[in-house]
Amino acid sequence: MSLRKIVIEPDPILREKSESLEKVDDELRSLLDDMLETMYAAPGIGLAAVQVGVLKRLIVIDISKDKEKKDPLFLINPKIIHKSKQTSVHEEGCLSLPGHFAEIERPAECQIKFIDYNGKEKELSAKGLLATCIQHEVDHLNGVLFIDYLSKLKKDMIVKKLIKHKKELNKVVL
Ligand code: K2U
Ligand code: ZN
Repeated sequence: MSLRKIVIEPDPILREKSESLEKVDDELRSLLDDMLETMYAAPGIGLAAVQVGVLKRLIVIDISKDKEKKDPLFLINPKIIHKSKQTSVHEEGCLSLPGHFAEIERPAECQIKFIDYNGKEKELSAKGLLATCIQHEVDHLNGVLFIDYLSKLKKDMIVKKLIKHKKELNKVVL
C-alpha cells in the first residue's frame, strides 16, 4: 500500500466526470487500498478516486470514530437509487479544499447500489453523517464540489484562498 498525493482545488480534474469500472481485479483492489491508506493518513472519513487523480467511479469511506475499530466501505460504481424528501444539515469539509468547512443541506437519507471490494453487487441504506458523506463523494464522481452549493460570493472567496494556499505550497516545494 502507498500514500497518494491529494489533488487540491482549483484543479480541472476535480470537474471531470469519472468513468465506470468494467471489472474488479487485484490492480483495482490495490488502488482502493492506497485510497483508504491515504484517507486515514489525511485524516478524513471519505475519499473519491478523482481526489488522487484517477477518473474512476471509486469511493472509500470510514466514519467509525474509533481508530482501533476501523470499518471501511469500498464503493465501486456507486449509484444513488433513492434520496429522502426530508433533508438535514451537516458541516462538510473536503480533503481537496483543506481548511474550509460549510453547513450543507442534503437529503437526510439515501440508498445506494454498488459493487463491493470482492466484486459482489450490494445495496446500502444510509442516514446521518454516512448519508451526507456518500452524497458528497458521489458528487466528486460527477465533478461537483460542496462549495458549488454555496453562494457565488462564498465559493469565489474559498477558491481565491485556495489559489493563495497553492502558491504558498509551491514556493515551499520549489
Ligand atoms: O471528499 C472528501 O474529502 C471527504 C471528506 C468527508 C466528508 C464529507 C462530508 C462531510 C464531512 C466529511 C473529508 O473526509 S473532509 C474531513 C472531515 C472529516 C470529518 C468532518 C468534516 C471534514
Ligand atoms: Zn470532498
